[in-house]
Amino acid sequence: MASADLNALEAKLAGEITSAADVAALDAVRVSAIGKKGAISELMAGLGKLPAEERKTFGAAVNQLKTRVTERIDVRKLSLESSALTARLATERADVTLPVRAGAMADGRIHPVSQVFDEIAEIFADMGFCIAEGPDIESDDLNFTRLNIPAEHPARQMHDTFYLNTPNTAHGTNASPFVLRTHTSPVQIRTMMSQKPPIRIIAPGRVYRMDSDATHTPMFHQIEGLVIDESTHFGHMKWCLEEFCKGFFEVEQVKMRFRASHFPFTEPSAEVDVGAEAIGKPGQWLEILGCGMVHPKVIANCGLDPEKYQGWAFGMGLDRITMLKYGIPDLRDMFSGDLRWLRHYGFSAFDVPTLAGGMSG
Ligand code: 2U9
Repeated sequence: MASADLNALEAKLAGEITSAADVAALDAVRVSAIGKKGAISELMAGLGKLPAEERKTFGAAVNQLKTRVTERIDVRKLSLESSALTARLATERADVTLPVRAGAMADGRIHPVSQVFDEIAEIFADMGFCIAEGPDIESDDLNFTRLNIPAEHPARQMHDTFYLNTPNTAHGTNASPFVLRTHTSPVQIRTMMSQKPPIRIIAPGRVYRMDSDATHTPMFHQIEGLVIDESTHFGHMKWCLEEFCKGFFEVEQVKMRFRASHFPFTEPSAEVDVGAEAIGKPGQWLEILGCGMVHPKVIANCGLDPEKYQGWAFGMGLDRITMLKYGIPDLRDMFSGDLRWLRHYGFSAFDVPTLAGGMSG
């Protein structure tokens, strides 16, 4: 074949490539040109029969032709794929604002306690708090001793706390026994022992106490908060807790009452009530949390200098404030795993609480 014929073949293939209407038609042209039995491949297969001198020049020309045809095919392929995508996008438009159709995704429900945790996390994240977590099984050192809870404290008695039989061999035979944590405070202890202030955390989780009646379950949920730096004070705590109450109860103004109280790990300490107007019951007070300035002994017990660092902490029962906010009458139903209850009180997975969009959808 002469070089004029190569030019004619190239022109013919170029025309076919340009007029290929879709990727399938283009692929047929590719097979007819450079497939196993394609025109260019056949030319290459025939090279061996040519005299050596001719083989060299003609071979080079066929190779260059193959390169140019392959490039043309690639360019056309990109252009066809892009037009196909544009056409698909024009016809297959999805309206993401439409409600979810009934089905498995719409059937599932978020437990009210998880919903309330997400709401609280959103409010405190907005104020610069991080979420900290820890294990359910703790040593009694982290759960009690470092929190300035003395040996004779009632919480330390076997009938109040679940002690584990498994000996703690972490630091030899005298290591403190394991307990199911009775509050999430050991999470804050761990944070103070491992991080340099400033510290701003909330610690949510399951806690365990040997208590079981109409208003107590042996496992319940708490959320605690801790702020430690060189200058934060009781006034900052009051402001943060007021912001929390306004965000959580979704009201512009909230009445709050700080009553003097006592906890071993805070001094001074307070219990906080909220005016029940927040949940549409004017004239009553609702006790929602306890708080206080972290006891200097607790700061020292975590290896920090109480002359340099100070801070405040709070704790609340997640289940209790969930019941208050969403009008759930019986605590024990919360953990019964009854699907009819969950369908009634649960939340859609698509109603993610946000400060801008609302807490409870
Ligand atoms: C550290 C220092 C201080 C956490 C606090 C409370 C007050 C409190 C109760 C609320 C209802 C527990 O679920 S409940 O029974 N908690 O009143 N908790 S201050 O204080 C801490 C925690 C950790 C290192």
